[in-house]
Amino acid sequence: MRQRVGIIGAGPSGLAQLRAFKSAEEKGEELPEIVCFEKQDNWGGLWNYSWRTGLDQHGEIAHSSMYRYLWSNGPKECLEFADYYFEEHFGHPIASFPPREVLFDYIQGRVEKAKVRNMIRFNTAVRNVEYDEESELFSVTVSNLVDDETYSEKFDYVIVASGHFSTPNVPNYDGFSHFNGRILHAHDFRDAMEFKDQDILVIGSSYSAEDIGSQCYKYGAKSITSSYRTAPMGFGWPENWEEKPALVKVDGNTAFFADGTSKEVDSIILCTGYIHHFPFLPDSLRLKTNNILYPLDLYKGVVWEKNPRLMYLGMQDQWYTFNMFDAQAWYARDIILKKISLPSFSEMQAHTLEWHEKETAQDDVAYAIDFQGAYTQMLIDETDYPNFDIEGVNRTFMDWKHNKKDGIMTFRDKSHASLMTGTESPPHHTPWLDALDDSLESYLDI
Ligand code: FAD
Ligand code: NA7
Repeated sequence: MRQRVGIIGAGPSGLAQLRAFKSAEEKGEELPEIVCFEKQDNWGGLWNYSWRTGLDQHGEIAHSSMYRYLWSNGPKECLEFADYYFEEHFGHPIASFPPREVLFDYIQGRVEKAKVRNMIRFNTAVRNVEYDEESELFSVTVSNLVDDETYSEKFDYVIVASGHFSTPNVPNYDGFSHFNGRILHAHDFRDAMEFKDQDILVIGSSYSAEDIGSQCYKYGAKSITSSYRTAPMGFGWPENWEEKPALVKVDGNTAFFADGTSKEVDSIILCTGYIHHFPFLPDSLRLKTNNILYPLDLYKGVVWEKNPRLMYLGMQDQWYTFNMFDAQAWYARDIILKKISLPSFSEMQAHTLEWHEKETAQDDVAYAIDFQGAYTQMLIDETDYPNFDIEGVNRTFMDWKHNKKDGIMTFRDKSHASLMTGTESPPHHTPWLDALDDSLESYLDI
């Protein structure tokens, strides 16, 4: 009987898996039966924007953490698919930091071309996964949200591609329950216009804090105060943006900080990150990790060591994104197609521990980028995913980092060269700070 593979999620990682299988089929391989379950009514994962927050139309948790006016926070050249270039998709070179809708279009273009949509069951939420040692099969229970029907199917392999930037990490601070304004997590932030003319407080010092603060600045917030727990972001902020150490408490609308200073604020946005959350998995199959580059228990960042028929994609903290998910998906595919054989449990564990420890050997950005590049290369070396210039991607990330230091509000106006085609991207027609319309039509000037 044909083996069956169940994929959970049709975001960039799940779609990479479908594309990987299709690519093997195009080369004459016989595929197992593949079913991808996606709880939303379309593909794209976080890139599938929805105005909804909290619960969706079916009472499911609204997945996307993306917001209006979101533009790529890194150069698109660093995430380019090695088997589907930007130039192929758009027919000409485009600027380096596209808005969400443009990247959604690119993600979609590849899977439309590969014709994978019929492998996906949309509006279908995975509720439970169980493994039976005797039959060596997973039983996956899902709900069809449209028909309100629940059913179970058996699979030989399960691939978890449900993302990990969707379930918010929400700390509490003294005085929050009596704050006279809105407190929200970045996951529920949708439109910077809501904060126009407000004094806002942003908690956190990573990408969400930087970008949501910048969005609010761009769309007319009166002032931005960002509060860090460990270290300041340290960019050259505009004059109405101030960095403060940890928040201690709020009283009414006054926020008090660890250095003894205080600030009156209208709204508080918790940019405090996300948790890995897999309510559909039992303890024995569930990845438990914080947001790091090399989680334990996943051989080569993909294979659940305690049961290699279960695999995870995209569970790392991310410098690399789309092309790293591809490298993982091609690797997972070749395990399933029996082209790659796995070492023993203890060998897998030892290998993972070695990389896990290597991650923390040095604490600087260049090291972390090189580390994830080397990880991606390790996977590519084992499959037929097209080799690409990882060193070049690492260098592009570093150029981008320097551009951010030079101007946090102008780094998106810079151009980078494709590491796939060598083409230098044209500058965008409007500086990011002045480009208030983030539609695809406006960006591509069509
Ligand atoms: P997701 O995109 O999260 O997709 C997971 C999918 O699984 C979703 O479609 C979800 O509906 C589905 N799913 C979840 N649970 C279930 C279930 N139980 N049953 C069925 N389906 C389920 N990356 C970049 O490269 N550039 C950027 O500019 C960038 N900006 C970002 C901005 C924000 C605010 C965030 C949060 C992330 C950003 N990222 C960015 C990183 C992002 O993680 C990746 O680009 C990418 O979306 C990860 O893909 P994924 O498929 O692993 O997860
Ligand atoms: P990250 O990158 O995981 O960062 C989380 C931030 O939140 C980080 O600065 C943390 O500070 C801070 N944090 C976490 N818990 C707390 C508490 N309790 N109090 C104060 N500060 C806290 O998440 P992001 O949302 O910024 O980025 C996720 C993805 O979205 C990323 O890949 C981007 O592409 C977009 P710490 O430094 O740990 O002290």
